[in-house]
Amino acid sequence: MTLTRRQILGTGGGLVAALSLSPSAVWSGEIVEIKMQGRDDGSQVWFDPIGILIKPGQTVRWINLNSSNAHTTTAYNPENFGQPLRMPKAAKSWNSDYLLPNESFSVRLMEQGVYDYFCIPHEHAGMVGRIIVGEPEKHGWTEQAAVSGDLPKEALKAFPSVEDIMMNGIAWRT
Ligand SMILES: [Cu+2]
Repeated sequence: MTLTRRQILGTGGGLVAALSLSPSAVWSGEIVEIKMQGRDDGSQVWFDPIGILIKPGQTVRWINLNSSNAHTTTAYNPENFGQPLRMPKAAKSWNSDYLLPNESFSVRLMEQGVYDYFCIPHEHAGMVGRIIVGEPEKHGWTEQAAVSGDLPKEALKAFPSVEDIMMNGIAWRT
């Protein structure tokens, strides 16, 4: 089938119309993807991005793109092996369990605040991540997470600061 110029322009016009919906309508429907990554030899593993700012009600989807390793996304919550609480008290805990390569797991986050999570087999290697929902500074959230609980040193070191995530909307592993 050959598209006429008019049809092509028409398609483009449709895209523009879709994008000109109010930003909040587009944003709230969006799924934010976090990749589980690693070197083939297993020497390094990480969440990509390691920090992200989202709106309440958005869905985060983790996907394991590390072909040689299984990973988990597991909330810092007493429900998960008695880990310290590093997420809003009212929010639901999560644990994906082991995701094989190309498997994914999604969570919809409603409560505003700072959420820290880790990968069960790689917490000690610093495979952790931080999600901020909403505007935590308006709710008294600062670096509270950094002092809560007894985490492996590598994990504590890996968290991007709340400030960085708030400022840039995203943080990459350093
Ligand atoms: Cu892992």
